[in-house]
Amino acid sequence: MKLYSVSDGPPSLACQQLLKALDIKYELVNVNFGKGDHMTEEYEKLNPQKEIPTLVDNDLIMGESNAILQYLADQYDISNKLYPKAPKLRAIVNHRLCFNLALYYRNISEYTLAPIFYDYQRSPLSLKKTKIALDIFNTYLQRENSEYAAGNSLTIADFPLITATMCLEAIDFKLDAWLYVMKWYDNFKRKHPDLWEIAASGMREISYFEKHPPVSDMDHPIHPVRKSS
Ligand SMILES: N[C@@H](CCC(=O)N[C@@H](CS)C(=O)NCC(=O)O)C(=O)O
Repeated sequence: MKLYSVSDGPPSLACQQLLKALDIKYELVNVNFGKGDHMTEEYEKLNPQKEIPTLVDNDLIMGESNAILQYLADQYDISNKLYPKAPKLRAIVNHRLCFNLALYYRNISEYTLAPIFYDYQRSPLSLKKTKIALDIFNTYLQRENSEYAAGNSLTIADFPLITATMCLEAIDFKLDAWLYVMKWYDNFKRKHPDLWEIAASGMREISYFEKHPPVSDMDHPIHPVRKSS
């Protein structure tokens, strides 16, 4: 099995956390995002979206980290705990994955990562959207009063929500106003230090780039690029 992954990419790191939790041996292929490794024709054949991560497991080749998490858990988690089979429990996990993809990580990455890696500014609107994302996640955690993102045991929903939240810590954004998010985040770090370390290593890179924004001479098909001069 191969995972094409970017070392500071939250969706990639979430997949790495699950692979570690499942104790799966795999080849980690580091995609150099800055150099545009994901823009090559070769990579496009693996992932027409030109996004990272991409999983290759024999004849299965696919991107989209949520689908990767769901597949890996279905295929390799013999305990069935990380992605429960019971419809209601599974529905909550699916809900949290969709919430992260469509709103939480989307808003957080627009505020945190986009202005680091591309030529965007942090704006009052992107800050407002980040706070809305945190308010909603805080409400879910408070309403369920659960230790994890989807109930009282660790599931695949925790990984992308943790790696999204890590982006806020990377830019020193304080979570004090969102008590349930803070409690959940700290609890994950304490209970799963080896899984947290995967996110932490990405966080250290993002923190570095926050202080030393990368420049590039390559144009991007969609995003404005910060040029070297
Ligand atoms: N929905 C995708 C998003 C993956 C994603 O956005 N990856 C970023 C790296 S963290 C990427 O590949 N961006 C391509 C680019 O900005 O050129 C997933 O969850 O796998």
